[in-house]
Order: sequence, then structure tokens, then C-alpha cells
Amino acid sequence: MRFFITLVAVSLNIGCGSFRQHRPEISVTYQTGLANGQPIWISSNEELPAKALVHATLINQLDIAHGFEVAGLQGPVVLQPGDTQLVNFNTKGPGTLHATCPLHKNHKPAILHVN
Ligand SMILES: [Cu+2]
Repeated sequence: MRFFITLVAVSLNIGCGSFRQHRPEISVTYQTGLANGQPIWISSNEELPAKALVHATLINQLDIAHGFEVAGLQGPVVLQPGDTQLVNFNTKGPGTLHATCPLHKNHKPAILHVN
């Protein structure tokens, strides 16, 4: 019986590895903060893997609304004061991404490095 269970586990593993290319996944938290008195997203991890699925938890702890957008990858969302929201996006190849706010276009974006 134990041999049978081991065999099933091994075949599932092989099947998964051989036929499906798994996209790496990463969970990141972005919290609002202030830079020179202006809202900015502060990332818990500025390094993201390439071709990965990013689960981003957005937390707006400011007393004003603030938005989140990663151009071409993640459409704009707006968080009201005190809101938390989960968004998902896929990174592409290596490069630099900017997490901007659609409400405060003149403000400094958060820089994310994709490796
Ligand atoms: Cu904003």
C-alpha cells in the first residue's frame, strides 16, 4: 500500500514537471507612504521575478484616496482612505516598472526592478 501511494505521488510530480511550465508566483505588499509630503507606494519587495504572477496587496493608510497602476500590466484601481485591495498582474521580461497613481500623475512612481 505504501509503495502504491509513493508511486502515485511520483507520477503526479513527473507529469506536472514534464508537461506544464509553472509560472513563478510572488506575493508583494504595497503600502502608501509620503515622500516629500506627496503620496507614494512603498513596496515590500522592489525586486520582482520576470514572467511571474504577482499577487499584490495594496494598503492605503493615508487619509486621502490613492490609485495604483503598472502601465501595460495592471489597470488603474483607486483605493479610498483605509482600503485594502488585492490585484494580480504578470511581469514580462527583465526591466524596470513604475507603479504610478492615476489620481496624482505628477507624483513620484515606485520603481520595481524585474529580473
Ligand atoms: Cu495618488
